[in-house]
Amino acid sequence: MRLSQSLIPTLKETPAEAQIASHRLMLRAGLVRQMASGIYAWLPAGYRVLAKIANIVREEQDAAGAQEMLMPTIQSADLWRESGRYDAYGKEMLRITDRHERELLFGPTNEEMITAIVRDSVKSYRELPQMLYHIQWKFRDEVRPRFGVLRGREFLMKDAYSFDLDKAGAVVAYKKMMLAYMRTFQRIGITAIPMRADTGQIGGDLSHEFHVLAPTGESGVFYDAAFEAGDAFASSDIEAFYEQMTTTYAATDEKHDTEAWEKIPAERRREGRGIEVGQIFYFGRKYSETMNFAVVGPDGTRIFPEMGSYGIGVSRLVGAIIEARHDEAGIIWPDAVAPFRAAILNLRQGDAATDKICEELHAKLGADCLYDDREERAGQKFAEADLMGHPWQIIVGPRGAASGQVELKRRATGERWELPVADALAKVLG
Ligand code: 5CA
Repeated sequence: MRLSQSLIPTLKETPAEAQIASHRLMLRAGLVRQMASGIYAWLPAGYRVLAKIANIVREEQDAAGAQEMLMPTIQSADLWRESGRYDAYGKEMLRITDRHERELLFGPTNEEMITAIVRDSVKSYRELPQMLYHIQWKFRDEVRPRFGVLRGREFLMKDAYSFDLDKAGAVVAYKKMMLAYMRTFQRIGITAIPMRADTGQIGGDLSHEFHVLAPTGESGVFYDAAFEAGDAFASSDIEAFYEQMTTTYAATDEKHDTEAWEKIPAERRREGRGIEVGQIFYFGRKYSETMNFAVVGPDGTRIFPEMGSYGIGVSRLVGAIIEARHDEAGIIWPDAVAPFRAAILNLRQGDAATDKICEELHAKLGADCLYDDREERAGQKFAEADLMGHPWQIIVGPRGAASGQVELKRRATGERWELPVADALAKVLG
């Protein structure tokens, strides 16, 4: 993509309304714009990040055996009256009346809707288990939307739902999802720690929240240093994995157990703050019973399925990644979710040799690179590339270009190399 023809409206000044780094940087790097309190438009570069995250989430959900579908954002109030949550949900629910005076709402989550859908077509024990998910916008009329996309009112969520014949099956689904989550966060390039959690509005008695560590996180967190070696946990033996996850200490301040904490060697105790990027719940028959969803069992008796739900805050993740990965100059994107894998900085637009090399690089790198072909000062190009956080910068100046050399910069480490064009390409693509 050519920067001269792109809508990436970067800002030099720090926007006054933004209190934390990710919000400031998302506005300054031209990723989002606020359209109303807690409601954001995703501009082209921001949308590329959101789509890359959603794709990783999707691939790992598919790998865990969940089926993708798409439910509507607007739901009927009657559906929520069945579970009793229409009144219980309170002011966080955005309630809408249509022209026929029918009561609707903008969905804050989808337990009721998915239960109604599965109830409508699944009649026999033979049709279970089922695991379904969608990636869809939600609305929660938060009292205090803040920190940009971290606590929005409209936000993108991946929500999955499992239906099993018995508790043992539901727990297997829960473990599979926990593994899928750890793989998802690892692929995205961040460390997220699963912590025992309260179940709140969703209900049930088993739940974990996944926290990305950042000083600006809304929750206080306590965890064993073993979690810092993130990779060690992506074991494919699900039982061993779950055992390790749930016996290694990690808890938010709400669930913190000082007695268990003191048993951990002092040098392994870590305290910090976390941003909740996902939460999983096992809540048994809460919705199947209240919504009268039963299947016929092998002996003809009615069985109410055991359920769980599993959320990832896809749009919140964009802010959480930036909170965890930035410096004074700007964002430091992990390779897997950067809006562009590389930027090409042409330091002398209009010079035959630099233009030629840049065009060649642009053609070879394809759509996942941003070519800064504007007639701007080198200093401005450097500053904006650092701000936008591209993992690689390929810097093409007239001196090197004359002998076919470019400079390559790695954003995360600040390392620089002087290389022939082909070698720089190989490194970026490698
Ligand atoms: N139905 C369940 C699981 S599918 C559910 O709704 N869980 S949740 O309430 O924990 O939300 C799932 C994830 O959505 C959270 O972990 C968080 O990452 C994200 N989320 C929740 N509220 C907001 C918000 N106001 N702004 C941005 N992301 C949010």
